[in-house]
Amino acid sequence: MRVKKFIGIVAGLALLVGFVANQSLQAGQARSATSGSGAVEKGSVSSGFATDLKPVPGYPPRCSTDVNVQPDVFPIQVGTVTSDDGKKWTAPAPVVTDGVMAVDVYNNCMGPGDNPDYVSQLKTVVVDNDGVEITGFIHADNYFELYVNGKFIARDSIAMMPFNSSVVRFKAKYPMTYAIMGVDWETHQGVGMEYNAFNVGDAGMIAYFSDGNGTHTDWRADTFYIAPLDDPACVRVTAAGRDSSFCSQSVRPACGAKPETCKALHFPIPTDWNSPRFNDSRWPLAIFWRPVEVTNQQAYTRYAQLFGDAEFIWTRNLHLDNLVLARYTAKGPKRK
Ligand SMILES: [Ca+2]
Ligand SMILES: [Ca+2]
Repeated sequence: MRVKKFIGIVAGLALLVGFVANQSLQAGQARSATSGSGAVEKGSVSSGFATDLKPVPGYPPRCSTDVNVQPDVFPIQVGTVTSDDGKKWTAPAPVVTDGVMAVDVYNNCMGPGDNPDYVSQLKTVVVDNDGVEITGFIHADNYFELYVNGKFIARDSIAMMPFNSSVVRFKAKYPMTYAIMGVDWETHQGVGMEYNAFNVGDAGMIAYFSDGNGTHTDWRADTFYIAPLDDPACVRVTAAGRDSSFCSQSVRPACGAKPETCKALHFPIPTDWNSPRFNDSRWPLAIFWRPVEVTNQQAYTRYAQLFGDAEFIWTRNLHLDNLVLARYTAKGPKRK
């Protein structure tokens, strides 16, 4: 009996270890940043390109249309960088590798663009059986994952280019906690740059829900991956959040001439960041960006009316803050 119990425990532990190992993409960054003393997490510095590049499952090897994207956009990949303190980080982000894709409102990579049949393609993700059914529209530069009340709803059907717009439907109850991971994707993983020209890409996202809630400056948002940096000391890290807007290299870092020397600043993603129980009060309020500062893309401009009064949000730096987590808890519907 005792031996059996012991074997059971060992087998259970082995399963757990296997499970944890399988989750390695997420696990590297998923240490709690808030537990312990409550000291301010200063971040970890890495230099140069990520290695061990791996395609993200679920994404096609190229667009099925002849849409014009830079040659290095596909395959969609994540890589691994090791920071000075020996920690490993997935760049640009430890995205889910098996979640469903959101339905497209507009996608000119895998189809003609406009998808007038999107409503009939929606499937409701049941978060709470006694909840209300909500339809949500999301446009992200470049990638999003949406969680509601801690449950994964969908990921972006195009991680980088061309730009698309997405729609989701779910059933959830109030108070309703929205948690979105936004990622400014990159093709030079680990240094926050893209394309042959080593551009510094910019970001932004907007979401609107059928109960009238949507992204505004009362959301909380913080950055967890800042690159490219000449000197990470330009990032102000305080108990009130991280601010890379003082970094002068937003447009063209000096290290861009020798990108393998560019640095990045990484912060651990709290394991429960998307849970209703997570305390986001230490995250800064989201920053409003005018639509023209984020995008002129048809994926958004043709459908701007679907986004109601929602606003584009991000952190204080559209260029260098590449992995942003944003949260908001709606007490009830906003629409009268
Ligand atoms: Ca996208
Ligand atoms: Ca960027």
